[in-house]
Amino acid sequence: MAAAGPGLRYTPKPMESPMLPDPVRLYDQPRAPNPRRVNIVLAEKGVEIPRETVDLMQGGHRASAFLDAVGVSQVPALVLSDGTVLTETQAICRYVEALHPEPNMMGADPLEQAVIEMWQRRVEFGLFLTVAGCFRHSNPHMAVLEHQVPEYGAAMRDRIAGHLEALETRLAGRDWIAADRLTVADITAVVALDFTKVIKYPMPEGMKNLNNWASRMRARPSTTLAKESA
Ligand SMILES: N[C@@H](CCC(=O)N[C@@H](CS)C(=O)NCC(=O)O)C(=O)O
Repeated sequence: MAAAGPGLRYTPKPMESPMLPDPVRLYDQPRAPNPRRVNIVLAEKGVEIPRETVDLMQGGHRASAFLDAVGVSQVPALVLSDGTVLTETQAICRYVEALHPEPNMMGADPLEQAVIEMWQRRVEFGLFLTVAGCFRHSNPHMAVLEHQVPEYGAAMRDRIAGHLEALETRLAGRDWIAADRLTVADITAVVALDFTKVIKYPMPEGMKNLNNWASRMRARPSTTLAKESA
């Protein structure tokens, strides 16, 4: 048995290679941004999973049948053949990546994995949640889902420019946000950027790097297929 390394209080066990349960159903809403992130990853990997579309505006995700099956009132949710239900977009993407490692979108070694995770989180907690916060708190249709605080929506709108500027800077001299190829960070970013159209946020002038990257992203069949239009 291997000795514990410096600073380790346990003896790491060798990885087993268990038979992983198969995805059997994706609770989906193609118009919503988080499910769209999963749908783009699936399309890039050429993976098909049976889907059940949930009507959020009609409260399908708050119905007892959905809550009994999933446990939380959000999509996406991925049901596996052993009964496990994965929620959280990033967790679902990670499982899909484990089952279908190519094309690699979440890192091929620990350093890449960490850098991609870092950018994915920066984009998600930055631009993505800012645009989502603006939409949820300022669009009258969203009052059925959100206890709206208009001032919060306005404050989120004010922050969008800074997040776009950060991506413009990051993309100087680079084709992709996190690695030398498409990753989940690019997918989260393009979904957020597309959502700025829904809140009628005009793209600031002069963001050449971001615009070029966005044109490349929007030309990919995966982003055209999995398109939100809320
Ligand atoms: N942290 C979750 C968030 C999922 C989420 O917010 N989903 C939205 C659709 S994009 C939803 O189901 N909203 C239902 C509601 O707000 O009631 C994830 O990463 O998947």
